[in-house]
Amino acid sequence: MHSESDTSRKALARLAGEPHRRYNPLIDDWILVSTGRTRRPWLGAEEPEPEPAAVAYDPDCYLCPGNVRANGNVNPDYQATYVFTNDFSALRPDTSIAEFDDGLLRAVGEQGSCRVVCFSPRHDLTLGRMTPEAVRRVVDVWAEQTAELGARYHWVQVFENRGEAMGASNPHPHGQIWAGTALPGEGAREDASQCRHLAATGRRLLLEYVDHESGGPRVIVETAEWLVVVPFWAAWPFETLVIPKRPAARLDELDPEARDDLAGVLHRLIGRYDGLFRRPFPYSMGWHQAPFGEGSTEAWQVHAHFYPPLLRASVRKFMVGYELLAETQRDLTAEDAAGRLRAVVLDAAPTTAGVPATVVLEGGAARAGGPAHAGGTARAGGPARAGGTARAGAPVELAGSGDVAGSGDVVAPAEVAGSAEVVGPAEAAPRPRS
Ligand code: H2U
Ligand code: ZN
Repeated sequence: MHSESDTSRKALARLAGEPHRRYNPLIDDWILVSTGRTRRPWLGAEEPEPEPAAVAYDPDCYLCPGNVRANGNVNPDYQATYVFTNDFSALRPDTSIAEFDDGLLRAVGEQGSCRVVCFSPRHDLTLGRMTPEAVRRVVDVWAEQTAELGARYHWVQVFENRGEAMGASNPHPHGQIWAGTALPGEGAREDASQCRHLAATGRRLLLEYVDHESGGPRVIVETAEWLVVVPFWAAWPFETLVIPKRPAARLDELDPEARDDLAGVLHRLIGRYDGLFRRPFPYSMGWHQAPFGEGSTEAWQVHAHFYPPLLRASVRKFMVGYELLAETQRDLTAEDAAGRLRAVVLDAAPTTAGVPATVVLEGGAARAGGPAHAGGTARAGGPARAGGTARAGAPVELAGSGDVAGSGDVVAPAEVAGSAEVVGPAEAAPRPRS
């Protein structure tokens, strides 16, 4: 359960109004939080509004079933998911492993494998708009690929780049998997931190973090199996961390119950993202899991990071200047970002077509708890509910104030969350658990 005492809550609220640094225990690093800067005038780059893919099948798409890819290979007429070796792989299994060492200058060959995962044959869907069953299939594919590539490689990186803003080359729903022989920097940092924490406390760092955050002000989605939270140390404005509540070091260790539940959790998280600015939310997401090879995996808890670049609907956060040269800096607090994401109320039903199945907006953190205003194309089923109670097995859509930070000094709600217009039922219906 959320374990911040009144005293520490007050201490954080005091800090949150002023520039302060927060520690990231997962990579043993610090970030700078300085609220108030979002008011500064913006004459810089604006992100174009993304065009949602409108057709279920695009004859020019290199990922659609039956189509010819850039290298002449033909995709099968796949019905659910489809995995193929990346035609332009950054890592290949048969490259040289020669080493070069000349004092400060060192290089070493790196073998690996890169795959592309088509989430669905439908060109116009997204992970957030596929049915839970279809997303569950994607989770199974991630787990199967992890086990298969892990038999040969040390690090298996599952990820998705979504949206042009994050460099995705095609709107067809797809992700990638890169597996390599080396432990990459981010993996090495997380490995060291989690091992250190286990040695010092006897606990998995991220399970302890789950206990700390559960039911608290940074939670976005919480179920019996999963916790989604804007981490205390988030670098990107609306970054989230997705953590299973029971021990699992890798994706292939997730049992059927956790996998089923994950499908619903991802649906709700991505629905909130898409509802925040009422447009498909660009992001890079990826799973971190225990390295393969020798050594215990006891310290590790598998988890996904969502790194979305947007600060406002058409303004992205640039990691430049101080961020590049000194350390990461963010403008709104993690608590504020969490409040804004929670204030997006989801439509009940997963959709497989049309525009995202959001959105009821309560007008951002400042107004969370107030009734939603009906209007728009469909009537709300009732006022949006604030402050759901946790029931085992039912999704916990925690609304209510994310205003632990007590900061009224961030982006104006209307600017962040759009207008408070109801276009769907007010809250996701509890999903029966299988
Ligand atoms: P991104 O949208 O995240 O870039 O992923 C698409 C990948 O698909 C990209 O890595 C590969 C690119 O190399 N690709 C193929 O393997 N075959 C093709 O015909 C085009 C793109
Ligand atoms: Zn396609």
